[in-house]
Amino acid sequence: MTNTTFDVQAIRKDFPILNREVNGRPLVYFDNAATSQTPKQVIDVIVDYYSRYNANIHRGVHTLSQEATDAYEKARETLRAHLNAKEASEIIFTSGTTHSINLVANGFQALLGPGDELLVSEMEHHSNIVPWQMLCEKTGSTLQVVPMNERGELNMEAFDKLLNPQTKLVFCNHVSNALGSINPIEEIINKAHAVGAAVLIDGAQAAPHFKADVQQLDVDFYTISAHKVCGPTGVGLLYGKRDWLEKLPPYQGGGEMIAEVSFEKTTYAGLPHKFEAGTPNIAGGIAFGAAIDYMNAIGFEQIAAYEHELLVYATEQLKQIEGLRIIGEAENKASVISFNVGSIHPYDIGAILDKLGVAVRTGHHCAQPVMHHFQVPGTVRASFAFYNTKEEIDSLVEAVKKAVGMLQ
Ligand code: C6P
Repeated sequence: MTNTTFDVQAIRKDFPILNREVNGRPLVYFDNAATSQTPKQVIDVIVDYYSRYNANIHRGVHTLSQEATDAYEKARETLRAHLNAKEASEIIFTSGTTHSINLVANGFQALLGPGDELLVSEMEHHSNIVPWQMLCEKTGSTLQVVPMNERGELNMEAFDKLLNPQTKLVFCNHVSNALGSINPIEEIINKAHAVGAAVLIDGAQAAPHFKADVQQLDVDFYTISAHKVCGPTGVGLLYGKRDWLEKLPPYQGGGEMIAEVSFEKTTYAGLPHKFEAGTPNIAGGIAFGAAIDYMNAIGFEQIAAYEHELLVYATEQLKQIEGLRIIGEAENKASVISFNVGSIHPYDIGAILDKLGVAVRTGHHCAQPVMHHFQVPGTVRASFAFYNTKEEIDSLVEAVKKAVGMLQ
């Protein structure tokens, strides 16, 4: 069925980069899961900030500082509303999902000890594995792994067996970056809460495709990177329930995160400032809010429906290629396709696709345990955004055929 209400050609006009050529060919950008492109509405917000009101925030009585502070806090409110968090102070600006997860992992050091267990899924990005391993080393807690099946879906029976009253924390991505699988996070959150465990959901790959309602989910922590939702790099957010954020100690010490400093004793600021030491990425935070406004103006339901069409079409077309194996065929999938063709190394396919103007990611996608599970060195990953088209998918398919012809 064609999504007739979605005017992709009008949307594409918002993205100047989509007009460029690569190696003499029109750019086909299918590396959206790594970083999405930026519409001019968001670029304009960054230019406007540096052109008119660049100043430090929360510090100055002067006009520029107040304007910058207002814009930054307005962006925080936009992000609160987007996630339906109860309070804006539950939204912590970070440099991205990696920073958000490390902040929480660092905080839990004070709350965990030997005998405590942490539960992680097998399909995580390294940034939702390594900080927890570091935490386990420091606290003597142990990391348990929930396996997945051959389609790239979590084994929820194994999850039920692994979950127990010793489980203090469960963390899982909402959408897998390497496979596209959409995980049953409602079930995960409810079951984890039933044994008293807290839950962190890595929303880095979900946020480009759909909205999460953190109150409805009742999730304890949720993370987003701005650069995957049409915003700039170097900024993201951590949502945390107030109770948890109050319990966790600050991650970094410095300016803006204190109430009183003396050499005898320092006290900390309230939320969200307790977790925002130092001068933040001000333009980035403001642009993050603008990016979410931009996507909401298009509508996440429309985005999800259109991207699903792209996913179905691309899956059908790619499967026609002899020897092509899709890695990750979960029933619920976002618009990400990982694949290999025969024994051709994914890097070789990616390099030829680039020569033909098609940008994909190749390799392990910072998810080596996923590659180990499927016994592949890596995959070619094509990830689609709402500004991509079926014609671009045709170009991808032709380019893959050409690459395979050259490499076989
Ligand atoms: N994945 C990809 O190509 P940062 O780098 O902090 O913004 O996001 C890290 C991260 C965390 N979780 C998931 C599920 C992710 O996909 C990513 C980033 C990119 O898949 C770059 S490695």
